[in-house]
Amino acid sequence: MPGSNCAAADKVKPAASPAADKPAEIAGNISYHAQYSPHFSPLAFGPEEAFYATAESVRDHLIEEKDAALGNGGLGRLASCFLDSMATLNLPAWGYGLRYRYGLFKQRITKEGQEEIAEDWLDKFSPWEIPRHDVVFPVRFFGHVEILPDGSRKWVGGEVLKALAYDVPIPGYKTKNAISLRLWEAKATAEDFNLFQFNDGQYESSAQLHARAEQICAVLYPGDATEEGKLLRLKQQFFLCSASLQDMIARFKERKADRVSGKWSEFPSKVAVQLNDTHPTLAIPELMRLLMDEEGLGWDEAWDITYRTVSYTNHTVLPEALEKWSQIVMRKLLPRHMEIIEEIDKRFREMVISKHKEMEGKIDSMKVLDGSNPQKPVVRMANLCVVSSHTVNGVAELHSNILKQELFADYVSIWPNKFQNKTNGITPRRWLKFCNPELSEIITKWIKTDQWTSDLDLLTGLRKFADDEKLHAEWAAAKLACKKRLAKHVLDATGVTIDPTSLFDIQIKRIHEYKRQLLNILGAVYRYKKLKEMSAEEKQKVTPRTVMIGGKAFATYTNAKRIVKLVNDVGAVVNNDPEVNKYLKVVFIPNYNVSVAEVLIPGSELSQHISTAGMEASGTSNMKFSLNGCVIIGTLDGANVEIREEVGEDNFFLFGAKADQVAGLRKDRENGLFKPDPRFEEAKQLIRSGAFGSYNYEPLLDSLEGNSGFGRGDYFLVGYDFPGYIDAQDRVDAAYKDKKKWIKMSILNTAGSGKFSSDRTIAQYAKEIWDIKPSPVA
Ligand code: 26R
Repeated sequence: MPGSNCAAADKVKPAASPAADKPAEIAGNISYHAQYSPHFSPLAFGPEEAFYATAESVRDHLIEEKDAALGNGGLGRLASCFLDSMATLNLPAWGYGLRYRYGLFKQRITKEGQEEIAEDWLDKFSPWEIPRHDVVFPVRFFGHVEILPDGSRKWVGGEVLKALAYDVPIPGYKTKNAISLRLWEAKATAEDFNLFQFNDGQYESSAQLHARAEQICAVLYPGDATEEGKLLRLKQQFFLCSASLQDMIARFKERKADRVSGKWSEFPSKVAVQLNDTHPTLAIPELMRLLMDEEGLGWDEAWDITYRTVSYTNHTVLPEALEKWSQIVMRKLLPRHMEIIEEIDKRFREMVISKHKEMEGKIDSMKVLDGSNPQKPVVRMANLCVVSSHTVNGVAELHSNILKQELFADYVSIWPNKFQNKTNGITPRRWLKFCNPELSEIITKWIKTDQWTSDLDLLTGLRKFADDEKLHAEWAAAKLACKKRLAKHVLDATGVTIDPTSLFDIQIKRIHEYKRQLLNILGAVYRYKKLKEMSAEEKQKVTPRTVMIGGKAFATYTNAKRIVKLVNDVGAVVNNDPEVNKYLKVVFIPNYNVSVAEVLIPGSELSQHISTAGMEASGTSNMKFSLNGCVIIGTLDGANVEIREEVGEDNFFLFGAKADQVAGLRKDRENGLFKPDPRFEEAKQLIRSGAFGSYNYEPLLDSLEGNSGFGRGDYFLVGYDFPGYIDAQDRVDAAYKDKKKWIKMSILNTAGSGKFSSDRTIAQYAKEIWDIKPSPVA
């Protein structure tokens, strides 16, 4: 589960009373914190703090401090950028998540490849969280449903844990507003501790519920291969949803005085809940349950409130990532919620039949409950979200169109206005001002304002200087300084020395076959092979390049781990080959995380966003690179499409199949119509020859072949896109030789990045989905 899973925009103005959740008060107490706040610089300090926090001491602390690795990748990091923007735009908003004891694992690279180690980020305690012993809610699991004499239903029995809030303040930039990321910790009570058993020497059984509570917040995305693992994940999801909704309802009740009628029907005009992907889907039946069983509302009123409160963001179309939960497990863990989901499903089907007869044939794929396999009936979480939300959005134009035309196409004919796009964004405070002080200073000097930090469109002011030689000199010097910082990180982290005058080519993201790190490394292998075949004179003409790849592979994702191993093995050979290592280095950057990104992105010149078209919902690191004056080599996928539009076609190295060709190409492939490029065959052959060691890469390489036991017939079209990719890389080499041209491209990338500020994204959510207005602290 990511750092912040469901955001609640609280439409109630921050109360003026000394309510515990008053954003203004938090702002007064804590005006600095690093990991969650992007603008950790002395500039964010008020005068009263300045005497004990110098720029150096702040940076020293930052280096010491561990990332709060509460997220997995783009999803969680997006939530962090959103929190920064919501605070900065003075929006009365909250982020909710789980306080994982060990966040995402730490990656260590050994001879065997990736090793996962628990990340003890709370080891020396976190100074940025405030335990809220006054904010505690009960969360129940298991038990059964009782029918009361009045016919109403009540969930009773089972086991009850406590959710304890920890608040992490998120100060806005140049505003007095601060909001909270509220993280829940699961706890058992003293009453759950069996003193009798303990004194009898039965230590483990005396504290069973305490142990189960600890499991809930132990790790992010616990393995779900086993039934126990699946149950634990479902518990995590429900725990987050139940605690967060009880919190919102408590606040709504507290602020009765602010309301007009004091009625429940006002709830949707005061509270908006944004589901960050399907992980918090259980918020839907839980809100229904709280309204009906705890507050005494009828179905129709509870449904109306829930529907008008909840909206859903889809962050992936990958079929394996669309959550499906076993109805059997759900009924056992959450019997009342299963009843409610069944009722939602039934009413949805009835509505289609009565109002959209023409869609009757599509009900099977649209309905929430899928019983097509009677042994394994499931709840389709995305369907539940679509059916129960007033708005559904994708995260880039292309992705939102795919949702409307493919994944959710049938629902569009029922609810033509439900679907929207909200192209992702990144906070310019962390991803330029803080991480790249060199470039920030130049930008401010040339566009004669530092207001770009909160109005990123001002960067277009750089365009008119794109050919200015003085700017070019300053720009190049700043980039070189960042490259040297990056090179030092690489040396410290890997022992490999890289040349800061070579082209720095970076791909950092979670390792996944659709993101095609394999295409990248095959390209590097091909480059290596060509270098080996060149004469000394020919090599003189080569553009020296350092290829860096970083990212974590999910612990049970075998092919992703093989890719990590391959990159490391290729690096070990290439970097130690005196015939080529002046022209090519290949480095695997271990333990990629936010802090590492802050060093790598400013020092990048070329970055790779090369997913199979249609598969990357948006991507957000592409925006960070482009903002930092890095040129992208990429496919027409996710937000790449919009970045290319903004920065200009000439400043983007495009290659590859288009999203609408992919299905046809896969079909062709199945029909034996694919003819591999000889260069592709050469690269694979070199790996198979054992040039990079004796590890068995056959299963990985086989996934690129037609119809083998392991292979999926190159589902991700690495072979199809390989020649286009190599040609694009040749264009990169040529462009890099022309320093003037390259720096101009770099400037125009920064200049065209204004659209990708998360301030723009959040302003759109606030206006077009949440219907909330800024509420600045006086
Ligand atoms: C529960 C499990 C199966 C699971 C599903 C999906 C676990 C993790 C995910 C990750 C998805 C939701 C994700 O991270 N998507 C990413 O969201 C980013 C922010 O919108 C996008 O930029 C990125 O393209 C997308 O992959």
